[in-house]
Amino acid sequence: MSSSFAADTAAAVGTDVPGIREVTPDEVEQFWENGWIRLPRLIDPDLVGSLLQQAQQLMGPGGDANEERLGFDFETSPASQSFRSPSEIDDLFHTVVHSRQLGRNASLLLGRNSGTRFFDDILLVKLPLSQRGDRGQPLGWHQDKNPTDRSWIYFWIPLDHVAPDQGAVQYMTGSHKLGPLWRGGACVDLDEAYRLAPRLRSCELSDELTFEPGDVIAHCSWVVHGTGANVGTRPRWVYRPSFFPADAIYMGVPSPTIAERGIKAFEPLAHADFPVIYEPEASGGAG
Ligand SMILES: O=C(O)CCC(=O)C(=O)O
Ligand SMILES: [Fe+2]
Repeated sequence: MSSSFAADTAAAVGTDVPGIREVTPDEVEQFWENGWIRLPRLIDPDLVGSLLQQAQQLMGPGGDANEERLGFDFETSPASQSFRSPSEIDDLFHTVVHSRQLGRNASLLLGRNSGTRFFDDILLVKLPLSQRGDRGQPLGWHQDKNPTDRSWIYFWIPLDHVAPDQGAVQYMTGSHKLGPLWRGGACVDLDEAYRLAPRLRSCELSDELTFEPGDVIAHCSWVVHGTGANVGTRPRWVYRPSFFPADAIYMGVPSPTIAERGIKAFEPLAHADFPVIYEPEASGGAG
């Protein structure tokens, strides 16, 4: 499944995608303070509409028709129906995750004049609980798994309107400042989160927000987040690509995605499957 990309890992392969705006300095400041930021109309709603159509080709109009590809899709979760790496087989998803604009936004948000690599992407369709009790559950509080030594950027991109009752993502605002708290990716309930990391009690829980197509949330590594159940009547369509600084070093955290590409602990993730999609200019770049 892995590489249709060129073997060149050094040159940036990002392309310009019209319809993705740049994050503002105010948004960057808020992101630093909170660990997450809502980015209204980051992406042209028409482009998001086209992504939804492509996603529905892959997963069916209701987001529940794709069969798990054994050995490739991650273990299915009761929190959503998922489809791993749509960008490997669909041109539009491929174009979007290789956009210079998303790469530059990741670099601006992280506040370093660094290049950006794309890591992976996934479609997460939280189905109405009333329809599929095993694909619409809440997702417990967690920090995203980060196998490197630097913060990553995750874009949470609703492909359709999302209402609060559909299980939008919620954050413990400011919790990224506490650093890694428990094993990355492990989901726990609120009491357990407070038991493991009592300081989380001082982090305000964000509201479950409403999203129009084009609105996006970006979050960083180590911000604690989770979702409610989908108690609405429509599937909740979300696309979630992740990006990281091009010079980040693999810390040896078990990751089949990285290990199967022959990357060893303490090496950079310099591989064609993690292409550099944005490289700042010598002057005038992010920073
Ligand atoms: O909304 C979801 O289904 C997952 C949210 C999440 O944990 C993430 O985007 O990292
Ligand atoms: Fe997450």
